[in-house]
Amino acid sequence: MTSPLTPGVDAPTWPAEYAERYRAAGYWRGETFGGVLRERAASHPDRIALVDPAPPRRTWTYRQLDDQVDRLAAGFVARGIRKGDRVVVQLPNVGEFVEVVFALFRIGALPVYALPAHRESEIAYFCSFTDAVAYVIPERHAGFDHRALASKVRAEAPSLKHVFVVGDDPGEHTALSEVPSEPAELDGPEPHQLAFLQLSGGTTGRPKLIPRTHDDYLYSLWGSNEICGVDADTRFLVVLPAAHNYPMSSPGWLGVLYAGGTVVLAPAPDPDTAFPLVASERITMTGLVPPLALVWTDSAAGTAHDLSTLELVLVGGAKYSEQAARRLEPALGCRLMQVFGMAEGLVNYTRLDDDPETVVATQGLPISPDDEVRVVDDADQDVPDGGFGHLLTRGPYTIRGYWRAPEHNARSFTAGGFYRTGDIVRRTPTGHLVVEGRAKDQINRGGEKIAPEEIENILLAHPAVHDVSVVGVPDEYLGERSLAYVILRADAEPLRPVAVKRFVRERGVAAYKVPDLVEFVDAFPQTGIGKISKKHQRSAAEQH
Ligand code: OOB
Repeated sequence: MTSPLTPGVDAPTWPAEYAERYRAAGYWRGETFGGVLRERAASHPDRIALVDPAPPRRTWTYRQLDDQVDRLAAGFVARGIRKGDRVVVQLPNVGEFVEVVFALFRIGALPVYALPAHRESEIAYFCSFTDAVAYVIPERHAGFDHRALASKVRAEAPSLKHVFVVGDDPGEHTALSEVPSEPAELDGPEPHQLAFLQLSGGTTGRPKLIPRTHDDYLYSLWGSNEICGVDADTRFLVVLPAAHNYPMSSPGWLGVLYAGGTVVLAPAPDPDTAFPLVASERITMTGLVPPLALVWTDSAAGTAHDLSTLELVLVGGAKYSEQAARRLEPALGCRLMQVFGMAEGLVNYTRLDDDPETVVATQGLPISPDDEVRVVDDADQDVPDGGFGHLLTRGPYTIRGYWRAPEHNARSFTAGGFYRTGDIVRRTPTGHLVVEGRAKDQINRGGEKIAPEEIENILLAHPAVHDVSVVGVPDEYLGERSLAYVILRADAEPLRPVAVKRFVRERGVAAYKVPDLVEFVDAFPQTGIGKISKKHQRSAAEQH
């Protein structure tokens, strides 16, 4: 088998001349995640790194986190987890999430970040596609028993040797609390090697895996920290699922740990949960998606909780309307920063010294002077500044290819190594980007990305379905919701929309991917060359 630790083998990596340039410019500092935590623990051992406020409130100083990570890493190694092995981590916002991923970083094993919402279809795929040796879960989360899911997945993924459960009742699996053992010397990864596999939002039947190295991801963290003003006094509330790239790195919980600040994990993002935490934990910074930012903005006026410690709120993951953006600062009494990023790499922020109009009306500038951004037409020709076009990008923290996906890579990257983001943007005279639309076949449901093809493939397996097309339709709150247009077979009994939704849900996919709306039609609009015209379907749906 090929070595998973050689990015160039499993996925295209930066050509040597670029790697040298990024090192020489000081972007790639030659650090690893495990090493950074060790260093922070040595320089300020007693500062609080992590707070899990769920009763009983637990805290970890940098020293305690570092010690626990050493012990957990040793226990994983004792159970046969080695450098380069993949481990699917599916944990909600709990302290163990941070312990587990740093233990894996320290070994050089690669976390594969599943979302708590993922179900059998996605998890079985991640485990088998990555030949994962272990899977880490909570007992239950949001009313769902992950232990039962793990038992099913074990039967489908022969590589899986261990299931580790956070909680006292692991069932037939292993309690994570039994794993830690006496720390041992570890070989550990090199800075240029892979740190983890992140999931792509995806446009195809299955999510692609994004290979990020220690060097490149750490740059995106400290670059973000400089822009957002993150330092050792920052107290960051993680309200979105911690496994998402955005709350992880923009600047996110990993950025804040890099700076020696304090990370507080919110069990849920709603104001009833988060506002008391902002007050009691004296939170200075957080990151929200647009629908949540709307709810926070609306709820702030009537709240009895003291939000005055908040200095900066980031909003991104989906387009934030200008009108909504204008209301945030007065309502929450803090600064707004827009962030437009992608798990594949490129992240743009508005800047703290941007004028207020730029902050509400644009999605910001790239982190790095060496982020190359092109805005091109359908023939890959550059369009003049101010014109709409496809956003292509290449740079010191943007991947050169997905993990083990050569055919897909040929479509998603140019010959010169630019990533085709699928976003339609416009560049202002100051270089700020404005997201104007999307060319990729993807639905952005309040920041959660859905690949229509994945849901279409599921519905095509329904015996009564002749054809199906899933599109996004505008939604005031979520930005977009999903609509499945279904053509039934001529001889099929009529179906009810709820039966279509149930069919998708029973196939074991994340709830956010189940179509919000279902409509039965006799035919699909066609493009000139006989393909389904999703554009026509979307505009037809807007008339509803
Ligand atoms: C973030 O990452 P992903 O990988 O879940 O999704 C990336 C896509 C972008 O290509 C774009 O289509 C959309 O999400 N997007 C935005 C946006 N931020 C992301 N569209 C419009 N306006 C924005 N502000 O979503 C992500 C990763 C790191 C930081 C922030 C977001």
